[in-house]
Amino acid sequence: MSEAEPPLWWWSTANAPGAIAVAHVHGPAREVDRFLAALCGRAAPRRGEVAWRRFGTVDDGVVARTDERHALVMPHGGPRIRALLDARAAELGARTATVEVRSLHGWPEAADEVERAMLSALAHAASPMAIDLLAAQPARWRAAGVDAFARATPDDRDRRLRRLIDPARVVVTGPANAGKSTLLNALAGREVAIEHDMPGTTRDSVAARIDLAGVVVDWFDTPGARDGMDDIERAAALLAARALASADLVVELTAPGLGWRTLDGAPASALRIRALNQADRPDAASCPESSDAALRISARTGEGVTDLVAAVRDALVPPADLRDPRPWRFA
Ligand SMILES: Nc1nc2c(ncn2[C@@H]2O[C@H](COP(=O)(O)OP(=O)(O)OP(=O)(O)O)[C@@H](O)[C@H]2O)c(=O)[nH]1
Ligand SMILES: [Mg+2]
Repeated sequence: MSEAEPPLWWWSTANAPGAIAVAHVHGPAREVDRFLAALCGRAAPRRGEVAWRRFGTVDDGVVARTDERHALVMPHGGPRIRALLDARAAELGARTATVEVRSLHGWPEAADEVERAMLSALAHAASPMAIDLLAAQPARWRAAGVDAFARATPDDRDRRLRRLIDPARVVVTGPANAGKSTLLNALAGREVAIEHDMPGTTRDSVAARIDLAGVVVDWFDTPGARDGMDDIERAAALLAARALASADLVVELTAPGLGWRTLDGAPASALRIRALNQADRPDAASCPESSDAALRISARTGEGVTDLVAAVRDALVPPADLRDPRPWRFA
């Protein structure tokens, strides 16, 4: 989607009476700003902001800016309000989808099978990055022959891109006190896991859904493996092993002097990234772990964390896969 392109506007709730309805606005950040400002008669909410707004004379409701490029507009549910807002959206230059959700199972007014599958995937895709790519698929499959969509078997690229719809599982392993929980909290921007300098602090497998700069993943914190674990810690290690068994990517994290302690049990196909944490410490540059690490980060100061986020994201959903102009067998 180029910078000048108008935003897309579509509904993910049925066109029926209901407490609220949910419409989506998606496009270049400036276009989403312009659209929301015109629709509501005041400045658009910023990323992460949820605000009460009047939608002109039509209705009032909530606008949630989930991303620079994406917002949810939630008026009261009902066909009349919806028709008026559709008309207003069209007036404001949005590209409106002509499709309605009548039931959970069908998109009866979709133009073809690919469009139907695309709208259904859009409704539950986890990653903001999925939206433009999904929106491009009906045209790509029309060019390739829509019949091919049903016949094609997904290849590796198709499967990697599916991580934009169903979040990949990232599991962090490493010795006690490496800073695994501190890293999760830094990424989540809130205290999801307890961090403490007492080894064995994490006794359960803690997970959070995190947006890694456009790609949403389920991020699992695990308890650090160490000698002399008690029964509870061993039980926690078993839970960690279960998360590991379905990992798409394992982040092996350590800190100066702690060595690499990898839990067994990740699938052979799982990607791996080794990172040295606590790079803010004076002994970090000269420690033996430093030469084996692909990345040096500090969960405490934030140094290198953006690089780790990009490395994990690009390993799971390679930029080359996103640029590839071939149609995507996403269903
Ligand atoms: N200097 C420094 N200290 C850190 C950093 N990250 C974590 N720590 C400290 O290291 C200690 C252990 O951090 P945790 O996040 O609890 O470590 P963990 O890997 O989750 O440990 P377990 O749950 O015991 O396996 C805490 O005191 C943290 O404050 C860092 O980047 N730099
Ligand atoms: Mg921990």
